[in-house]
Amino acid sequence: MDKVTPEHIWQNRRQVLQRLGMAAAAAGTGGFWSRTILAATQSHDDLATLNSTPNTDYQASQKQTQESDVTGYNNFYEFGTGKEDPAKHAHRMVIEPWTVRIEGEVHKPATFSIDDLMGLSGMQERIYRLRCVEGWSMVIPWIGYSLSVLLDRVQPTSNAKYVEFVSARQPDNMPGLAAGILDWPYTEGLRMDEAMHPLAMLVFGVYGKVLPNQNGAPLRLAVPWKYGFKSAKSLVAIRLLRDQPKTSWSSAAPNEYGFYANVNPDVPHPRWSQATERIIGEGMFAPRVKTQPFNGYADEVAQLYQGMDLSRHF
Ligand SMILES: Nc1nc2c(c(=O)[nH]1)N[C@H]1C(S)=C(S)[C@@H](COP(=O)(O)O)O[C@H]1N2
Ligand SMILES: [Mo]
Repeated sequence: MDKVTPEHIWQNRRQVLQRLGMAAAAAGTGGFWSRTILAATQSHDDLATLNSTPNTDYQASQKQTQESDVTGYNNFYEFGTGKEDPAKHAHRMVIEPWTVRIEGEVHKPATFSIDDLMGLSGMQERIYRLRCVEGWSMVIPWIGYSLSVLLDRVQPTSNAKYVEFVSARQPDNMPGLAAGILDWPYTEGLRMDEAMHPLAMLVFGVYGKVLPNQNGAPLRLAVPWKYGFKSAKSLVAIRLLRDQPKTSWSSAAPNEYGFYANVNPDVPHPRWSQATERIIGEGMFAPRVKTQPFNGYADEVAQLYQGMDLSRHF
């Protein structure tokens, strides 16, 4: 496999950051240069290449969303609630150095560097659907590998029943934290069997490059059968737990956002239907399409929920 070494990737990223930093210093607060810097971070052009092998088991049949929508229309409330806020502000997040703690109910707790994590497995490209709880969807070529690879590495104890994911909290660099919409840091969680499912993915890149900050650099989750908010970005810790963890959205509004959050056209959100979705990139007036149970991944994951009442465990 044609694999770029992590050193090479980080070397490139460092150079990009250095260049941006130098430009920022030279420019002071000047409009022209800050627009140029912004364009550089938004365009994705300056990010390092991340080679991967297509995983033919995971190829969504729908048309891929164009890159500018994936990197320009985002939810990342740490940088504001507007869809364009993350692309505008996420360049401020400091992503180097970066470590991820894996702790709790494991025999081998460890702190990993991004290089360590990138080296744990070959990188695969998987084209996944993303369905946001707000009623829109995209089709995205993520690069990474199954979360189970990392969990196996730390050897979960028999007490490990849930996994909690913790996003970065950088008050000086994240203008959205002051708004206090959620309890920061952003946290999410999965049941152990969900986390071990091969579809649950640790993501390091998209569109052939390392992740742009607004998509959750340097690593995030992609859990394609659940609403997008389960796929926490910019992870700094992963905890294996005996008990179901609190999660940011279900703590903020428990009657609106459940722990499971499986995509389900039959269970409306209290304030809107989930039966259909708008495809990002098709224009505001394109007809909405029907939302699929488990976002189209029912064949793979429905058996995880046998015997559960999914309107109660929404
Ligand atoms: N830390 C963090 N992770 C997050 C969010 C967030 O606000 N903060 N938003 C979630 C939501 S609602 C969605 S739909 C997806 C969007 O991912 P994308 O912007 O890469 O498409 O990220 C999820 N992960
Ligand atoms: Mo979302």
